[in-house]
Amino acid sequence: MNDLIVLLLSGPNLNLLGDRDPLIYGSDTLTHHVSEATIAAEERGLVIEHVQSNHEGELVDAIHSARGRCVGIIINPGAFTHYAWAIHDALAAFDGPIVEVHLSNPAAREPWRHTSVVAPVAAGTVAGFGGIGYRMAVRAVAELLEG
Ligand code: CA2
Repeated sequence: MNDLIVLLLSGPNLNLLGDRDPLIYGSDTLTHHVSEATIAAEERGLVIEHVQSNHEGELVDAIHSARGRCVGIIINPGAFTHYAWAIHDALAAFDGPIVEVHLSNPAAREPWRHTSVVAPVAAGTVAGFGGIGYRMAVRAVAELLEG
């Protein structure tokens, strides 16, 4: 049987997690969050494929490559959340559940973080729960796939 792959996307600067701003984003590294998501996915018969990029076009390419190959997408678009319409459009062309995840709660931060251009094409958003959010997002994708 083919692997049921969930693409986990991490946007710009998330590769710096664990390095600074622990009060906002926690002290865990991105590698740690990916490994938590991987374990949660395995428990549900899913496989996580992770791509981190600081470049919008690379994230768009990764979303295109998921079409017809991955069953779902979990995305923390980083600051691209707030203005990257190319990511919005690429996600809109993906058939399958999309869950947006944020470590912090952008709605409780600066006004420019209150808009998400990804939210309108996502099934839902998990925000403000730190690293737990990655496990929650995997559970959400799994349950959406189960219908
Ligand atoms: O809360 C989130 O997960 C965010 O997506 C994180 C983005 C931010 O622009 C969004 O508004 C909310 C920023 C990620 C930057 O992460 C850093 C980590 C360590 C040091 C510097 C940046």
